[in-house]
Amino acid sequence: MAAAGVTVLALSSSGLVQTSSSAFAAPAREQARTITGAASKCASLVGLHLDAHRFGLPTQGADIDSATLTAADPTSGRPEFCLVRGKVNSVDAKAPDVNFEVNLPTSWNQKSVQFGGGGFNGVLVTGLDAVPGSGNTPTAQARSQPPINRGYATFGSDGGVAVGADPAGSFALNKEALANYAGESVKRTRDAAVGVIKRYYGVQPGKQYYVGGSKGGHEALVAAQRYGGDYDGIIAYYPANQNQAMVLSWYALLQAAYSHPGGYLDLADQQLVNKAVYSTCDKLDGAVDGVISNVQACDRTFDVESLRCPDAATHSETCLSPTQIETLKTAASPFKFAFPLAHGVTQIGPYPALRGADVSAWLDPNGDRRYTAYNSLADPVIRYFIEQDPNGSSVNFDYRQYEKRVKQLSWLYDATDPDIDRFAGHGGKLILVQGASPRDVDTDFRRQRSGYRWFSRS
Ligand SMILES: [Ca+2]
Repeated sequence: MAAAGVTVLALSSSGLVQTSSSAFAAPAREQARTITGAASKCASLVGLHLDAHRFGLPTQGADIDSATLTAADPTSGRPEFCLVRGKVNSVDAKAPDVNFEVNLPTSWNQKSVQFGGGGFNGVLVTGLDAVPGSGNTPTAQARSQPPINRGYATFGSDGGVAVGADPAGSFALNKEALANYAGESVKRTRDAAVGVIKRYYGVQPGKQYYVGGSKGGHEALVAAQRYGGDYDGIIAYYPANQNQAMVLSWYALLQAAYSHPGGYLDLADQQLVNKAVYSTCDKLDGAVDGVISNVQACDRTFDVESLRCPDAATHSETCLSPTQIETLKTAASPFKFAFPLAHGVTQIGPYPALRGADVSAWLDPNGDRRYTAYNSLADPVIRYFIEQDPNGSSVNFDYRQYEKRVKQLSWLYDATDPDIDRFAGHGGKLILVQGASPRDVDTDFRRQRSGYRWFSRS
């Protein structure tokens, strides 16, 4: 089916890299709907119960615990709004509820913005902040206004995993919590919030938007792929959409650096690599300015072999050993899976280790993998998601021994479905924002199979 009406934009740190032929339409004039008697109307939401039949996924309904009219704050520009907190009751009594917050401005522009989560979730996303990525420069910060300040009804949740779950990721031993983390909380949160919005204003939002970065970007793409009928616009910042694939590739990078004797690069080695990369690549974009904007030219021009020590047995301040060169090549090459993951994904990466990127998530300064961000994110996924064993271990983990579970999780968890017809079919617009050197996620959507299809259909 043709994807008429969808517009996919990809923004990179070096600017707009691809766009469709149809630009975003000028924003419709925002017409405010103003609540009269906001204080009593807000207070009346306390105790509101939303029946399970209002939800597109199984729940035991939702309950509103508190609703407080919050005065306008001229300093921040935040308007008067009704701050509502509640929970979507889990089906399984042992599963955590989805705790959510909805913010209802007294003068409403008749639109809503749903905020995504981050990391392992478990922190209540209030929806009161500016959108991710909006404050990268002083100018952007000055212009950036949280959506609530502009009259949007906003909301977020804790993702339906226990607040402050300890150890991180252990919630995945519960099937309902894992399904929420894999994306179902997006729908449960949305249905609860829209129920509250409808009760407060008498109508549902005329336009519904979703915005999130990293894990929230994963959720943004879940929104487009699974629940596209609900959303008019979605912004996915540096989305960690290939979650399962990503974790397996991080583990492979950790193994290369820490499980092969001599594979680790200490801080001086990392700086040696970066200096050499910048020396070769900075100028390739026409400006020696400390920014490598022409990544493709850098890939073609920089040769890591130039750092190999002449005597293979040595490693000095000015060169790297054969094992270290192999470590860097592992990161700078796509990680190829032994079997296809969901939607035919067969590889992920490369990571920008030879593009001057920050590698601190992968290589810690002291040679201890336990303190790397890759390990702190991958280890719980391996033990709680894949091995499903609280006493399990990620040491010497081999994903090939868990083929069935890895595939099952990939279908549950990875947001790589190329089919966004439902979203596109009613004119939904998707913006992907990706930098050239994020440390955690694949940088090139056009090379991802699903991303390629989104672009090819836009
Ligand atoms: Ca440059």
